[in-house]
Amino acid sequence: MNPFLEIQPEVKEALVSGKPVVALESTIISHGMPWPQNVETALAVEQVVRDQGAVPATIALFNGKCHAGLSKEQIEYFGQVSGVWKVSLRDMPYVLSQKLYGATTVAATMRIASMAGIRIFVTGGIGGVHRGAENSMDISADLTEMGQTPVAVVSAGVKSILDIGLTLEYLETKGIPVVTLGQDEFPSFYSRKSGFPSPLRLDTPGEIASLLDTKWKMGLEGSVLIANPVPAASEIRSEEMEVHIQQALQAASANKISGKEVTPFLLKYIAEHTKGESLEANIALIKHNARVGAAIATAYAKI
Ligand code: PSU
Ligand code: MN
Repeated sequence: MNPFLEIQPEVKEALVSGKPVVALESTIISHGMPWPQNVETALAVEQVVRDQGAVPATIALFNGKCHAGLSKEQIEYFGQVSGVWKVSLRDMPYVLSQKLYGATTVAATMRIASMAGIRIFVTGGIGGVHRGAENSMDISADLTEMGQTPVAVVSAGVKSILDIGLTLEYLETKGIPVVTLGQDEFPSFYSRKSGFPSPLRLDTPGEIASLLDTKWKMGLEGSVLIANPVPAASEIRSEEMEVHIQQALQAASANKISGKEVTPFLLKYIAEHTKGESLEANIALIKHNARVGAAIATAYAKI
C-alpha cells in the first residue's frame, strides 16, 4: 500500500467487497465553480452516485496524503477556503511534502484513483489541447495521463475553449478510445454537438463496461474517454457559447494568463459573462454524468 494514500473506510470496504466505486475530482470544486454552487453540486453528485447503488470517492490532497473519499465537512472546506492548490501530476510531490491543501485535476485524480484500485471516474470536462497550442504548447497533462493510467473518464465531451479537433487527434495518438454514449457526434460540454464525429459510439452502460473490461484484460494501458452528451433541456447552442469563448480567450491573452491559470481563468470568465446560464448547464451535465458513471461502475463490478 502506498504510504501517501489514505482511503476512507467506506470506500475501502466497498473496494474490498467488490461494490461499484466512482472517483470524483476536486479541482472542479475549488477552481471550476463559484461558491456555494460548487459545494452544493459536489454533494449532490455524491448523492446521485449513492442513489445508483455505488460509493462516491471524492479525491483531494491534505496533511501530506492523497485522500480517496472526503467527508461532507472536507468537501465544504475545499469549496470555501481560498488558496487551495490546483494539483496536476507535477504538483503532487510539492503539495504533499509541504502538507498543503490540494484540489486534484483529472490527471491527478486518475492517478490517485488508480493507486486506490478505482476504475471509473466522473467529471464535467477534461483538459485538452488548447486553441493556439501550435505556438503555446499548452496541452493538458490530463491527456498524457489518460495515455498511461487505467481509469475510465466519464465527461460531457471537450469544451470548445479547447481545440476539439486537435484534442481528438492527441487522444488517438495516445491510444485512448473515445466513446460517445447514444449518439454519433462527439459532444462539446455545453452543447450536444461539436461538428466532429465521435470516433466510437455505444448505446448502453453495459456495453461500455464490456469495452473497459476488454481493453484492460488485453493488457492495454491507459484510459477510455466516455462522452455523455448534456441533457437536451440544459444545452446551450455552440454558436452562442462561441461568442463568450472568443471574448474569454482575448481577455486571457490581454491579461497574459499562462500555465495552470489558463483553464480556471477561462472557466471563470465564461461563468461570469453568461449570467449563470453556463453554470446551470455545468451542474446539470455533471449530475447526468454521475448517473451514467455509476451505472457503468455497477455494470463493470458485475463483470
Ligand atoms: N474543464 C472544465 N471544468 C474543469 C476543468 C476543466 O470544464 O473544472 C478542470 C479539470 O480539473 C481539469 C483541469 O482536469 O481543469 C485541466 O486543467 P489544465 O488545462 O491546466 O490541465
Ligand atoms: Mn495547460
